[in-house]
Amino acid sequence: MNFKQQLNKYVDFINYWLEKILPLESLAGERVCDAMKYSLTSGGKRLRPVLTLAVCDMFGGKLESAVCFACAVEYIHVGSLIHDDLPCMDDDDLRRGKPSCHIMYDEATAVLAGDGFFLSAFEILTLAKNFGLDDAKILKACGFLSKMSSFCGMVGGQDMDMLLQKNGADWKKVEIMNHYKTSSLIQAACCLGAIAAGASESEIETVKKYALALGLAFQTRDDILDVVGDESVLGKPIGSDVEKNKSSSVLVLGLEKATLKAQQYTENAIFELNKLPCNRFLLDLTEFLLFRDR
Ligand code: GRG
Repeated sequence: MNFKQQLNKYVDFINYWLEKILPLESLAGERVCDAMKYSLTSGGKRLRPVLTLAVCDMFGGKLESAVCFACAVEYIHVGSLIHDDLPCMDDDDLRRGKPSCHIMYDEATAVLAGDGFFLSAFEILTLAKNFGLDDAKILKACGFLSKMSSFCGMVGGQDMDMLLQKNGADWKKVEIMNHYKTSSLIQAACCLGAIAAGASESEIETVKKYALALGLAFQTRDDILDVVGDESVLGKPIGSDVEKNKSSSVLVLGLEKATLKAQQYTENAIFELNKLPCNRFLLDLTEFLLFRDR
């Protein structure tokens, strides 16, 4: 199987389980469930759950054992995008070329949909017991995902993002922000795959370093695409971050140096990956992401 076939296999697998793992139905919360379904199925690349599955695969784990961890990570991701688009945050009307959740529904529903994703992610983690994972692994995944999503992770990074937008930034601050805002969840995605497969502590540490560098490369490419991307592929107007005076690697470094940074992070990621077993797919994915167009 070549890289693209393998990628599609993981994406199909995760899409199947995202639909099945937790029925988004509630007698009282029909509207919020609709909003959650809308955001969950509106064209995400599924990078984070693919990473969970691929890391589990790399350590010889069964894909099924990582299903709940992968779905939980995607729930946190989708919830974070809904909140990120809100008027009090980035105020974006479009997400993946479609109306953002608060435009399609309303602000209150979008806040609740995000909350629903954040909390249900942890319910989904507990379902891993039905896929053969023991309590110790589930507890470890729960602690790690929670930490990487909260003030020591995404929430902290988003706070810094909002502050830097007002006060301006330098390169060091942007790098710290990108670490917290973007790499944290990518670290959770990768490490949960390693936990599901029963990797050792030192292997998990290497995976964490890999994912940190991968996340930094991913966010830097995101900043670059905001300036030079194709609107019809990205599904959002070019230059929208620059317009909002958002602190980004391109703003503080310029396009040329930011491109070099993305390359360096990718090299760092590959350096860590090479310490781990059987990593052809992850190597290809890491290189593919450096040149992604969406
Ligand atoms: C997790 C409790 C909790 C709160 C979230 C709003 C917020 C706090 C954080 C925002 C973090 C954020 C939006 C980071 C940007 C990361 C990023 C580059 C997202 C785009 O990821 P893609 O391209 O998205 O993988 P798709 O559309 O493919 O799903």
